[in-house]
Amino acid sequence: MNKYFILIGMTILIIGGGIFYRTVLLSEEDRPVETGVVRNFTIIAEKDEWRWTPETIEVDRGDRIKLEIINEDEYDHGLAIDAFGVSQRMPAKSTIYVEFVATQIGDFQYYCSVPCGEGHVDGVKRTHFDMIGVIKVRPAKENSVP
Ligand SMILES: [Cu+2]
Repeated sequence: MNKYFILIGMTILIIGGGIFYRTVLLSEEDRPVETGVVRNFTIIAEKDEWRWTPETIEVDRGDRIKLEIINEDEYDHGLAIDAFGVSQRMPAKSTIYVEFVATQIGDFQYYCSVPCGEGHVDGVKRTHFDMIGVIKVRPAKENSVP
């Protein structure tokens, strides 16, 4: 009979320790979150513009981000977001889809990962290296977690 009390006691300790660790010891930054919120965005590489439209998107930490990315050009681009392990080639005249959870707080670049040339837009030179946008990840609001 004693054995069972010890077993139950140890089980409570292990589970309790896990709960304590996740709620008290893990800092807000490290805590895994998923808000349950899904955010859809369309990002377009407009024809011969060498820019992403839009160039800024804002989300909350823990949101699931679904991107539809349209390449209107006759040549390839690529979309990469290092912080979230995104890197995908975009063939000419194609649409790709990317999905990830915004797990980190901060500003992260989404940039073209495939050399795609250069040109003049309204008299201003633009190049592959100008294809940079920013995803701003805000701290999740505690109350938005379902
Ligand atoms: Cu490009």
